[in-house]
Amino acid sequence: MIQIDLAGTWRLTSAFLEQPINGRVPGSVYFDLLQAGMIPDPFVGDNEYAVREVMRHDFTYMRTFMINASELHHPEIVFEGIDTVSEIRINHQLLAQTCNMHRRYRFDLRDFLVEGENEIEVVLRSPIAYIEERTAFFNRRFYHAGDAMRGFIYLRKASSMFGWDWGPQLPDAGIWRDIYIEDHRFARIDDVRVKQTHSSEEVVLDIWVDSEVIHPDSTGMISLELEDPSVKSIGSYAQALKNHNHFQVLISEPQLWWPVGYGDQPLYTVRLSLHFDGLPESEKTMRIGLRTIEIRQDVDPWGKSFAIHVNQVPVFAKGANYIIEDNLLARQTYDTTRDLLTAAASANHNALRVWGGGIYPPDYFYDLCDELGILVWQDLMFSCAVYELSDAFVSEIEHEVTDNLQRIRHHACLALICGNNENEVAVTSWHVPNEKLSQELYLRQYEQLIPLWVEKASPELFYWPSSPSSGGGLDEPNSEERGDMHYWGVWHNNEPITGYRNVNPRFMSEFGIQSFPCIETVSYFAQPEDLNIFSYVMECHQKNQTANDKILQYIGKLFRYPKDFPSLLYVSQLIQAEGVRYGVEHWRRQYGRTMGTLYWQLNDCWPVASWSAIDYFHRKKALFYHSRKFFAPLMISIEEKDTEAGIWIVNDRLSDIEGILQWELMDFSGHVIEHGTLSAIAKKQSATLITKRMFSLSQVEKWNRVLRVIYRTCTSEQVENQVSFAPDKHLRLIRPEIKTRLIQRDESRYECQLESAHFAKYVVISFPVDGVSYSDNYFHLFPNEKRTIEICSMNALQEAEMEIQSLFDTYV
Ligand code: BMA
Repeated sequence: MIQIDLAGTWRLTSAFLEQPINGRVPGSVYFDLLQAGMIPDPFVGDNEYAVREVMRHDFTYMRTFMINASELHHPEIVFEGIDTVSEIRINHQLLAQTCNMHRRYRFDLRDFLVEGENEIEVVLRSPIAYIEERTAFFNRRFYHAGDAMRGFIYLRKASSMFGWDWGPQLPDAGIWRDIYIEDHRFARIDDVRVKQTHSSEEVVLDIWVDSEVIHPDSTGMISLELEDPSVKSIGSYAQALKNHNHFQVLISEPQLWWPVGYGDQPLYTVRLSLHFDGLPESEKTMRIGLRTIEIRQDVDPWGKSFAIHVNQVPVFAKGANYIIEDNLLARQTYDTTRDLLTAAASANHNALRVWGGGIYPPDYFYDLCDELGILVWQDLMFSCAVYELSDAFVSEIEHEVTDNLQRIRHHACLALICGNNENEVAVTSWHVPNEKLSQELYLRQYEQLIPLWVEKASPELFYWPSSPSSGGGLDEPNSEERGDMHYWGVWHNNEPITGYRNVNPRFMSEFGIQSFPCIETVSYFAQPEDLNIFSYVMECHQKNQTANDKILQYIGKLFRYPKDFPSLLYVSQLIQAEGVRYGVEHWRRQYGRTMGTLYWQLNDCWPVASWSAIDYFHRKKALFYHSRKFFAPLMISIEEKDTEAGIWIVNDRLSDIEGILQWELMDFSGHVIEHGTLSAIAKKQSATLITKRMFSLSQVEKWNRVLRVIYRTCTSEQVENQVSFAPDKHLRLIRPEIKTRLIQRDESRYECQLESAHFAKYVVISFPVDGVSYSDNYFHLFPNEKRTIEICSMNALQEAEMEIQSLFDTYV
C-alpha cells in the first residue's frame, strides 16, 4: 500500500482575505486566521460576534502534491473529516460535494490524477449562508435549542458550534481530520468487527473482516496476530483472503477489563494484515478489553432498574457530561484530552456521557477511556431539536451512524449508544411547534431507522433511544421509575438545592448548577473595568439568559453577599460544588435504587460562566475537588434534617469493610461538646445507615457548631465528612489564622503544611502561576490539626507568593 499524507501547509484564500495565507491541515479556518493575525481572539471580550460574521464567507484550501502514476493501481482519497459544506476539486475537476462533518469520505481518484504535479482544492462554503438558505427553503417551524443559530438542524455539523447555553456562536470550518491518498494493489481492509463471548474460564473472539478485493484473480492471505496485555503473542492465524473472512479465537484465562475502582484495565491487541505474494499490503490494529457490558432493567419495588453491569457486576456510574473541548476544534490534541480525562479519573469519575450536541470524539478519546477505565455513554449527535427527515438527510445520518459505530464499537469503554439528547422529552412534554408531526419524525428517526443501523453495525451494543428516556415510545421519558433522568428543577426552575432530595431517579444522567470560572480565566476575556458580573463583557461570557442573576440568587440561599468580585467568583463555585455534592450524596445513599449520577458538565469549550467542573484552561473549580470526595468508592454522607444527623457509609467496593466510626460535635475553636465512637461495617455495594444522632441545639449553637465524622477502616483507610445545622451564611466563623509552610520535595513536587487555630471552611491554596496542581483544594481545616496538601508545579514556587483563602475572607 502506498499512502500519501496530505496534512501540512496549504494555501488559504477567501474574499475575506486580501491575499492568500498559510493554512494548516488538519485544522480550521478560525485557527488559521487567528495564527495569521487576520481575526482577533474570538474568546476575548465580545470578539465572538465579529468573528462569527467572518463565516459568512467561503474559504478555499489548496495545495499541490506529486504523483508517480505508474506506481498506482487503485488510488483513493480519504477525508476523515470535513467541516462541513464543501466542494472538492482535483486538477480543477469536481470530485465531490460534502455536507456532513460527522462522517468519513472516501473517493476514487482513478480518473482525476495526472503524472507529476497535481492540485487539490477544497472550497468550504459558508455554514451560516447554508443554514439560512435551508431554513428559508423548508419554511416550517420545528423545535430547536434557542441559544443556537436558527437553522442548525439542517446541517450535520456540531450543533454547539452554532452556540449553546454555554457556548459561543462560532461556526468554524475546515478540513478538521486527517486527509490522505491511499493506493492498494490488491485489496484493503474495509471493516473489522469483534464479538466477545464470555464463559466462566474463557473468552471466544469472533473476528469478522470485510475487505475490498481489488484484484479478484490475485491470491492473498489475511493473518491475525493476537497479543496479551503484556504484548506477548498468544496466537497467529492465517487464511486465504476473501471479501468476508472470519476468525474464531479462544482466549483461556482471560484478563478482564474493569472500570476504574473495580479492577484493572488490561488491553489485548488484535493485529490484522494482508499479504500478497509474501509481500505486506496493509495492516489494521485495534486494542480490545475483555469484558461484558449489559444495561440491566429489572422490575423491582421502585419500578424498573437501569444499571450498567460489567462482567456481571453492577457498577454505580459516577461521572459527568462531556462536551466539545474547544470551539476551535483544531486546538484539541491528544495531550489536552489526556489531561482532562486523567483529571476526571483521578477524581473518581468512572463514567462520562458524550453529549449529543457536539462531535463524535477522536479515536484517542476512546483509547484513553479504555486505559483509564472510564465507561462511555455515547449519544449520537442529535440534540434539542426536531429534524426534517428528507431522503438526503436520512442517507447522511445512516452513513454517519454506521461510520462512527464501525470506528468505535470495539472499545472496552463503550457502554451504550443513545439516540439523542432530550429530543424525546421535548416532543412529548415541551409543547413544541408542530407537535404531532414532530412526534412522528422522532419515532421514525430514533425508533425505526437508527435502531436498524445500530443493530446492523454492532448487534452487541445496547441502544437506548434518548436521554432521558424510559425506553421509548414517547412514554414518560423523564420518569423517576424507569430509565435515565435529567433533573433541572434545581437551577433552571430555581428550586433550592434541597430539591434534589425529592427526586429518586434510577439513573441521573444530567443535573447541575452554574458557577463563574476563577479570576485568572475571567481576566483572559475581561478587562479590569469589566470585572462586574453584570458588565457587558461578563454577560457576553454567560450564555444562559439571566443566569448571572440566578447565581446570585443561589448564593443568597447558602452564603453571604461576597465582599468583592474575586470573592463572588469563589463563592459562586461553592454553591455549585455544594449543590452537586448534596444531590450526589443523596443519590448514592440510595444505592440500588439509583445506579448512576452524571452531573452536567465536565468541561468547557471556551472561557465562560457555566456548569463545568474544569474550565476551558483546565483550571479546576471547587466542584472538581468536591467530586473526588463525593465520588470516592468509600464515602461518608451525613443526611442532616434540622438537628438530626443520619450517618451513612456508602461502599461501592465488592467486599464488606470493617472500621471504626467516630463523630464529634465541636465549636469553631475545636472544643468537643459531644462525641461518640462505634464500630461499623460498610456493606459491599450498598449504602448503610450506621447511626442517627439527634442534637439539641439552640439557635445560637446551630450557628457555632460543626459535626465531624471520620471512618477509619481496618486497613487504615480514612474518609470523613462534616455538616453544620445552619446554612453557611449563618455560621459565625472565627478568623481562622491559618499557618502554612511550603516544603520543596523535588524539582516539581512540593508539600504545603497547614494548621488553623479555628475551623476554616473551603480553604483554597493558589499561586499566581499556571500549571500547578493540588492534591486537594476547597477543603476544610479543623482547629489545631495539621494537614498536608501535595502540590506539583512545572514552575518554581515561592512561599511568599502562595495565597490562602477561606470562606471567612469573603466577608467584609
Ligand atoms: C441540558 C443539556 C444541554 C444544556 C444543559 C444546561 O439539558 O442537555 O442542552 O446545555 O442542559 O442547560
